[in-house]
Amino acid sequence: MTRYFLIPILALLLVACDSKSSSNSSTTQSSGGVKKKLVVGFSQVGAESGWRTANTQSIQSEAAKRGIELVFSDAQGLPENQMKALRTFLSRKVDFIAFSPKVKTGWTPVLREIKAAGIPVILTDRGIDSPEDLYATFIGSDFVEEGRRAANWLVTNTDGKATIAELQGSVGADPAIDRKKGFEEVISVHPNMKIIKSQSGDFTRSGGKQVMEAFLKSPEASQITALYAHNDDMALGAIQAIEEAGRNPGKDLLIVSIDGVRGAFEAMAQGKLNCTVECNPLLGPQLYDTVEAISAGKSVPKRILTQEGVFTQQQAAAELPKRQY
Ligand code: GYE
Repeated sequence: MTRYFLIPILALLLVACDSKSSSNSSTTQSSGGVKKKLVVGFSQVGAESGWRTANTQSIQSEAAKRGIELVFSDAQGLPENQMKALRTFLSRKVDFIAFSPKVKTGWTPVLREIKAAGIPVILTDRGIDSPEDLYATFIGSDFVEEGRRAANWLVTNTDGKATIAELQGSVGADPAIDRKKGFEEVISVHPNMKIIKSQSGDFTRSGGKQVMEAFLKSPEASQITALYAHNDDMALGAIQAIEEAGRNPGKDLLIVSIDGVRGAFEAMAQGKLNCTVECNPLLGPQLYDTVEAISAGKSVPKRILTQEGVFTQQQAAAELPKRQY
């Protein structure tokens, strides 16, 4: 436990301390010595989930609060739109480029162009497989650990015996790959825990519902005792499908998902979802702390982790009024 929390706390402190001197000055020195507003280009994945909506809101409101000029671009789920947005930011000569990459691969050529132009790149939320020297830092969660946390909850609450259906996130996305990896790592040492169905629901509610409907129509449907969804939205869609199929979500079919959005807490309070592993979308403050730190010439850690918890039905009612997203 200590290890997981110590690193993020240290990372946060580093950035927090570094950015203090510049926290009221979201400006950069122009060649004439006149201060001008910092301009940040941000390419967002889309609006696929409650998590994403909260993330966008945090990125936008925090920029406004700090007097940073944000050039925001919504890729509507298409990596090629993100690629275009990055090139637009490049030709506009923004001071910083930040983005949440839909998929892990394919970014190296455009990042090389951006590096050649001397614009610092900050990855928020999702990682990529490009060389590390092509970006300043990656701010976001440890998705492998989230997968482990989901699996640990299931192991503990089923005595290590479950026949699992899995709803994966978007194909090729960092959180889909790593949440699967962490979950499988934990269940691999439990011979009576098996994933018998696994498919992508693209991190959307409608995707989760559709794929779960297909799972429940398959010949193995009656064997499924648990659902692991890579995000809450897919779990919420699946809950509808499970109810429509005449089964009891949260009771005869246990459900664990990831994000910790308000809808998940409501479903837990109603007894329909069993556990949500938190993934914090409020990355705006960390993003601009980092922008301001780099702008002030400070060095920042290559990886900035966010701190998160795990919530169950027993905590849902008390937690609900405190949720910010
Ligand atoms: O879990 C999901 C969203 O990248 C962590 O993307 C993010 C994921 C989040 O669509 O709900």
